[in-house]
Amino acid sequence: MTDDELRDLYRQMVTIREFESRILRLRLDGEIEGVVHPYIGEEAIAVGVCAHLRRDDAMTSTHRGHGHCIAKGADLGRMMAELFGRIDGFCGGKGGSMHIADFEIGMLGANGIVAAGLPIACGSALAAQLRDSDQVTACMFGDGVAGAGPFHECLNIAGLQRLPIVFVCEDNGWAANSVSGEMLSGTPASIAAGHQVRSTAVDGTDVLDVAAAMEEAVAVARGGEGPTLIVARCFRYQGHAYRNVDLPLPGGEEERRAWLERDPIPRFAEELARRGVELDPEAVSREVEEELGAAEDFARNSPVPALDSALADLFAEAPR
Ligand SMILES: Cc1ncc(C[n+]2csc(CCOP(=O)(O)OP(=O)(O)O)c2C)c(N)n1
Repeated sequence: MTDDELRDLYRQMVTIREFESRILRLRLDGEIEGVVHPYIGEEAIAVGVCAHLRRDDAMTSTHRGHGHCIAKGADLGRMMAELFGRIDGFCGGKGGSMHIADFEIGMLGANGIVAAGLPIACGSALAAQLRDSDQVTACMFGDGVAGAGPFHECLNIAGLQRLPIVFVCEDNGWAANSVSGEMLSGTPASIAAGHQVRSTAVDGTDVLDVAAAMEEAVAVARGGEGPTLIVARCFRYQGHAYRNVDLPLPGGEEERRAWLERDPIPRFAEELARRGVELDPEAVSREVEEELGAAEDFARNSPVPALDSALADLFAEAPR
């Protein structure tokens, strides 16, 4: 990657961190409604994955989807407007955090239903295969998904049909507020092996490690050689949703401290310095804050949906 590309990865991670911090404040102050699930600590995964996706490649996301949307290139003002419930949001203000989608950039949607992104990703990858296009689909999900039915079904169909898909397991060790390993027989990788889907493990706090695995998996998928599972070990800094709670960690406080020392953002700044890539972290933070301030202003100035639009865009009608 060029120095500019490396600096851009850094800036994207800062944008995600600051977007999430701002959204947390806004939610706790009651300025926005609904549940939000912060992605803080996992930024290197979304950014590393998108480093090797084209704009016309697809991505499916999760309940913790803001970082995925930002890395895929979603407009910050429209994301913010959606969170504020305003008409300029991606869903006209009716969807909120867990429904942000932008088909123009291949973002097929955040998703409040755990594991529901996997069948959508398989459909997207099958469509690309049938069209004979070389588009790839990245399918993001948490380790809590590995015990859910769609995980097994989708690995099976993706392996069988050699779908051009990269499954990315964001393995933060938790499923919401539980330790995911206590609920799983095997690991995501061992389950994938059972379905003859190759897998690779990466350090989810190292954006370049994620990007390197993604580069290879995308080349395999584009080359018609089928799916890969990337398991990215990471740590999420917040509780499950916006009300923070200290979650159980098998290794206790020591484990928490060790993870915090591996914060993906300062770590990458150090890596850039080691490579002699010029970077002014404070200037990046200032510029990102300005950009986010403008996005928030855009959202606040966007109108609230009219009351008579409440039933528009619904696909079901109440019986008459
Ligand atoms: C089908 C379904 N079952 C249960 C839930 C409730 N739920 C929300 S998040 C979550 C766990 C998700 O774990 P993981 O995918 O590992 O992501 P994490 O939140 O830990 O980052 C559950 C069970 C849901 N949203 N959908």
